[in-house]
Amino acid sequence: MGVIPFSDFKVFDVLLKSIPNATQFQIGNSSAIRYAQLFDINPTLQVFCNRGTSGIDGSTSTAIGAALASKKQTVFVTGDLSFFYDSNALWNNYIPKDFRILLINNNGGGIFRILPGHKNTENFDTYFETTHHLKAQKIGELYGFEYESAANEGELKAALSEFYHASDRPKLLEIFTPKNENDDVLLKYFSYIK
Ligand SMILES: Cc1ncc(C[n+]2csc(CCOP(=O)(O)OP(=O)(O)O)c2C)c(N)n1
Repeated sequence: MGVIPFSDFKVFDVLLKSIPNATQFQIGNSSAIRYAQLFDINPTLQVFCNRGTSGIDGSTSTAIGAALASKKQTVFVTGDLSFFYDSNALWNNYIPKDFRILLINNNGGGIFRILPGHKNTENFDTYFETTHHLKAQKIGELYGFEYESAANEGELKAALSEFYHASDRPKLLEIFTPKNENDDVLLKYFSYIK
């Protein structure tokens, strides 16, 4: 298949290898959990995702509640719409300092580029993908998170090198991925394994 370019797919490969042993790992909907299941996951992790009705609301709240109830470090991976939808979860006095958010910002609902349908029409962008250019930095800072971002593999690996270490504040790492390439990489992967 050759070298896999920086994309949601590549990011999951890197992230899943980075999470420390025995962590509580919370995963949001929708492409987050779908990507996660394409990889071997460290068997010492305790993995949770709410796939009941696949809601993108409340994933951050759930992860923070679970982090508070657990003695383990909690790492939460989420898409951007899900994160912005539930940003009020961060207005909370009980977030553990070792709580970590991995936010994959592909500028909208990346899942809709993967599912069959018409792409790159005004209707698609506005009503399905809900394209936006929001960044999470100010929300993170507002609620006292340490914030870092990455937009390529080198930056991502550098940011992850100390990301899980003990800190005075919880941390948010926002990873920007190219929305127009993500689905192409995934579809190539699917045809490669056929
Ligand atoms: C409460 C709720 N509203 C709408 C949906 C429909 N929906 C499923 S996935 C999705 C987009 C998710 O986008 P994002 O969180 O950025 O994750 P990505 O797919 O890009 O990983 C939406 C709107 C839903 N599942 N739950």
